[in-house]
Amino acid sequence: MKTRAAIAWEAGKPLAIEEIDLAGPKAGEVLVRIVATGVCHTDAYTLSGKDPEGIFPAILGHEGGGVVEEVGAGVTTVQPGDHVIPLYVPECGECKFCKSGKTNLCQAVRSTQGKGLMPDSSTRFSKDGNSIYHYMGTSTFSEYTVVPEIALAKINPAAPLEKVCLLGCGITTGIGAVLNTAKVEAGATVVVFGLGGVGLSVVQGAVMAQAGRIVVVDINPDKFELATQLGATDCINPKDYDDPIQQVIIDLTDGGADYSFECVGNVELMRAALECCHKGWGESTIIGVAEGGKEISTRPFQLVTGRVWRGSAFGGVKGRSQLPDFVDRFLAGDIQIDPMITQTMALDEINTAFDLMHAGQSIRSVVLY
Ligand code: NAD
Ligand code: AHE
Ligand code: ZN
Ligand code: ZN
Repeated sequence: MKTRAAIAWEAGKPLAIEEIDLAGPKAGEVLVRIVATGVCHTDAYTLSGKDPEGIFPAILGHEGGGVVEEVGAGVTTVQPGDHVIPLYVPECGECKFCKSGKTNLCQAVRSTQGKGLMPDSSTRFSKDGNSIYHYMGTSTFSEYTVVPEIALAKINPAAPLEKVCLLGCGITTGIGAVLNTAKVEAGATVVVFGLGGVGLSVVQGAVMAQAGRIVVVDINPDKFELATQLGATDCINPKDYDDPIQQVIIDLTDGGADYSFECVGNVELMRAALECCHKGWGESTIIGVAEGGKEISTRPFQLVTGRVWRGSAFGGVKGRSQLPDFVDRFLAGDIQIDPMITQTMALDEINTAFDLMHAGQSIRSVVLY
């Protein structure tokens, strides 16, 4: 069949909206009509050419919501008409990782996924007979996409896909990092570095965890109004201070954060996020994705004296078994999505979404097919 898609032909160039070919789902695969997709900073990161797994030409996009159109042989858990969110962290339920009970990082298809391929090592997208690569196993910047069955969360059909698509990455990542990874407790002091869709969702998660104080840090003060509306208690722009930001936070919080979250992808900020934590018990969770070749560092004394460094992917959420509950919590009014959607646009305008993100003028743009 034909599908309209935004193609990343090469790194650093705008996406091209074109009609391309899409082969049907093979065994264990599902054809999904994407109804809406968010644009996450990770899409911009890969498009920039700095992602060591970035491969071109590719169809980016990993924050989508859609409807099952057709299933391949052997598919039993979804059927045409089901509403689904594609998962860049799938859940097979059978691999060592799924069975461990210790992680959401299912590895069943990770190696082919990282090479832009379906599990049988081929692509379903092509143009003029030449393959176009998949991305993060989801490729939601195409009106139709093919994904493995294990990479679909079946959700409540009452949920508006043009909103809950954002649960496919940023919002779930932020809330999950607080509740699943850090396990923030009531009364805790939380510090959030970076107030994009991810950081603002950490704020939301901290409110859900009944944190006592939520300090937010961003170099773009335009982000502070929404952060405060969502529950931030203190807003800090590092540019307003001469001291290193970790010292500013230690002074402000009587010795440091109980929990901090890095939601930018900047290794110097990751260090600050660790070092602003309270001696003896403070825990810092890295969510931001730093470009290939970057490394984190701190004095080991920071860890010897009780601080803990962690990381979180997709908020530690197991997509098939736990994401449907996030959708239901949105429907129940317990998770806010609307304030995150700052722009909506047609696929033809998708490059504007990247421009707005880079200009600091959006939280999430949602592309409506
Ligand atoms: P975004 O671009 O919407 O927001 C980033 C924010 O960081 C902006 O508000 C920006 O002003 C701020 N910022 C930039 N430099 C800063 C600095 N030096 N100090 C303080 N603030 C600074 O991005 P997003 O979509 O929210 O994603 C955030 C990061 O999380 C990215 O690195 C993305 O790749 C990553 N991410 C990781 C996961 C995961 O599962 N681990 C999931 C989604 C996104
Ligand atoms: N290819 C990248 C990996 C970037 C990365 O860490 N991705 C996160 C999700 S970001 C969503 O916006 C993730 O899930 N990581 C776990 C995994 O298996 O990739 C790079 O930098 O190499
Ligand atoms: Zn993302
Ligand atoms: Zn698995």
